[in-house]
Amino acid sequence: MLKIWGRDNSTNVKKVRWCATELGLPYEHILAGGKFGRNHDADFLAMNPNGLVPCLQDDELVLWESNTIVRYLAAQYGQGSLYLADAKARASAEKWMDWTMAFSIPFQSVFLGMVRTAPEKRDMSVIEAGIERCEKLFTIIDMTLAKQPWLSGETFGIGDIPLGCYAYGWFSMDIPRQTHPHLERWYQQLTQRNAFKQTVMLPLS
Ligand SMILES: N[C@@H](CCC(=O)N[C@@H](CS)C(=O)NCC(=O)O)C(=O)O
Repeated sequence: MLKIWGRDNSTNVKKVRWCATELGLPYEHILAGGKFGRNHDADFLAMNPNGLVPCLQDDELVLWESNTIVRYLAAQYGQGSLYLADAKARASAEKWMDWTMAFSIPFQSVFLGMVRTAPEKRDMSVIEAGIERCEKLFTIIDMTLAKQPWLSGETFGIGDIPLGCYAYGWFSMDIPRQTHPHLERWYQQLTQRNAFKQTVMLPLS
């Protein structure tokens, strides 16, 4: 059986658990990282020398880097579903996974400030600058989703998974937000998916 290592409040772990759940894959979930520790133990470092979660074990294969794991799961177990056979369609969808890496940088300053910092210790100028940058990036998403239902194209796919995890954090934080109708429509559709509810829509911490 697959093993997924990582604490369930990590956005990068959420990507992997969401993908596995969408694919209906049974897996053993081993809590690691943050308060659970284990990620600096010798046996974990032998799997992932970075000491970071998520980490996937699939028989002899050990894999880290969340987007790579999501791509692997789709290619290995999602032929005919999450995996897009056409290389052009697949690349067009998967570019949003890499794009989301840039989004994660301003998002982190908002998330760390609003969720992991006591109100009296928050640096509001950093948080506000992060919000402003995220909003700018969301206008690109909004324009895209005005023309197609999903970031992955005509159907939901792995191109939607990384940003979907961040979007949950974004829409769950107590922050001012601009209106982006197509982004909001897409996000509402994500919240209807059982796998998203089970793996992503967890209390922020
Ligand atoms: N680029 C890596 C980043 C992994 C990463 O930064 N993981 C964080 C959690 S989101 C981590 O392991 N932090 C240490 C900890 O949780 O103890 C990926 O996408 O998997």
